[in-house]
Amino acid sequence: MAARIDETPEWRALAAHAAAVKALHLRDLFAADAERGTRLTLEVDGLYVDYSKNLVTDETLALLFALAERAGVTERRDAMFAGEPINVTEDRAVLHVALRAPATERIEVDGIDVVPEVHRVLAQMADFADRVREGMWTGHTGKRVRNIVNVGIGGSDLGPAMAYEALRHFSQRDLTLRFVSNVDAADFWEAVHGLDPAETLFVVCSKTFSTLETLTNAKSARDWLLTGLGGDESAVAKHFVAVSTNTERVQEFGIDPANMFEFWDWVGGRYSFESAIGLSLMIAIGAEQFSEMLGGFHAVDEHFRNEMPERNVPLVLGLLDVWYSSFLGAQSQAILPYSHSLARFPAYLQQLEMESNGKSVTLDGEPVSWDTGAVVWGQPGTNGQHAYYQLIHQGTRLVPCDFIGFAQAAHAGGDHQDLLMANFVAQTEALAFGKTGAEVAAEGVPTSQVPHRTFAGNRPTTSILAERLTPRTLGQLVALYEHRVFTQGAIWQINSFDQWGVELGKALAKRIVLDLQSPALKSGATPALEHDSSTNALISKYRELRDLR
Ligand code: G6Q
Repeated sequence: MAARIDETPEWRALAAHAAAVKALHLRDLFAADAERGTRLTLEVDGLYVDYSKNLVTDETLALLFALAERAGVTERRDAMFAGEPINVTEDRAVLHVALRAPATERIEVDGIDVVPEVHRVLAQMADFADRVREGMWTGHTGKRVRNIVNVGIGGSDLGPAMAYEALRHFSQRDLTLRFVSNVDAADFWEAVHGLDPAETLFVVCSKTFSTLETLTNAKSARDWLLTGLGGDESAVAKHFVAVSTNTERVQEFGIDPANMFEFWDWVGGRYSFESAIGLSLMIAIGAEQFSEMLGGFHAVDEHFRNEMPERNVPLVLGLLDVWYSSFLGAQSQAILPYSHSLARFPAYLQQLEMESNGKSVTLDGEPVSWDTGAVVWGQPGTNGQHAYYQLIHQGTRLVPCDFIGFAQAAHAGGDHQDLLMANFVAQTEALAFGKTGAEVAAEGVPTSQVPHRTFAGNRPTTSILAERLTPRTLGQLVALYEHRVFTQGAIWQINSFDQWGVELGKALAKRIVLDLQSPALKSGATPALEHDSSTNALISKYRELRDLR
């Protein structure tokens, strides 16, 4: 059993050092080191990362690297790349990096090279995507398919939905793409609103093919299709494809396995969108641009795998996350993309980070006594500036923020991009340096208002800047966060690759559905409900209101 991380000298040194750092101010750190803003920067494959406006000194960084060494982050990283079953509670390898490995690479799981399989499925996806894009995939009535509805939830939805929004500019515009995830019928009915069933293809994405929400939506999709096309069951073959690891269940649902795209149990749901789970994205942007995206992922994978710790971007940023969560008491982290196309990126990262590192026992099953994953939240700037940035600037909480921006807009013209990016830069400057009471008073502000208009500053930000948001850049960004999450988990000695926390609610919901649908309940009788008093009352109230209809 490894030593508990908080009992190591490296951890203790950081805990002691944190008190000293709390007394420092970014104003002084920048004043003392004219080079800080260029020195504390890193680059990976064209992504420029400025971490100088974080609450760290050179000593903090040295202590964090020592902690990484003590925790064996690089050994654990190597074990991941080697296909070892590092997801111990599910006894699985963790090989999303194989999904973007070039065909020339060899990555083994249980002695079998998985790279040829990955490329076989990519080729199958490309062939299918081409046929849809070129109008060669026709529906039951012979009409060209031009609407694609992705049905999936969690890891089978958030990635492709986020990436489609991000790369819409690169998509084929005569195709309509929509995403359905929620079991709330409103999601499904809005997604198919205005679509012609004869021109609509459903891509049902589910690793297990047993997820309640997805199967319920897929069933409604089949009913909608068959109603629209006169009830001929054979229409399903032309209008449904599946992405899954479970051939049997796909077949049971009525989808021809010939129309199934496979992936593997060594790909975690939230790490899967560059597998066949990205099929609808590939239909939108085409196989070539999808492959460019994989190239971006791979470049960052290689960087994470080979770069020395001090220059290793995901490692450095992961260590900063640990610093804020475990030593400086930050409860949350804001993701602030200055790109409207990345509107769904914070939601995507919410799953990536919170499902991965929202854990409270170590790999050995012992309770942790340190804080782990932060609450991740955010929305695109500049909208957030007119809403919740107030709290970040003047509230009582420490909220480390990631600012993500691009030098060139997809849509050139007007002043939009310069105005957008002026705000990006101004916010990071204001957060770091603030405005002192003396500066406010010197502007002639009445004394009583000075405290209200003073900005303490010293609020940490990391700036990530790229030339342009392209498929490649998106791949880089996602891989950067994936490995950052990996780094956090390795330090915290937790399993970042399971998600048992989602199970209990699912199991209870199954039981409560029976309560809601039992004939005794439907007839208005009061059956014995066997939950706690609050749950019983909620069920009864729901039933009473529902049956008013
Ligand atoms: C991700 C999780 C989870 C999963 C969904 C959908 O890591 O495992 O979000 O992706 O529950 O599961 P299926 O793909 O099996 O439907």
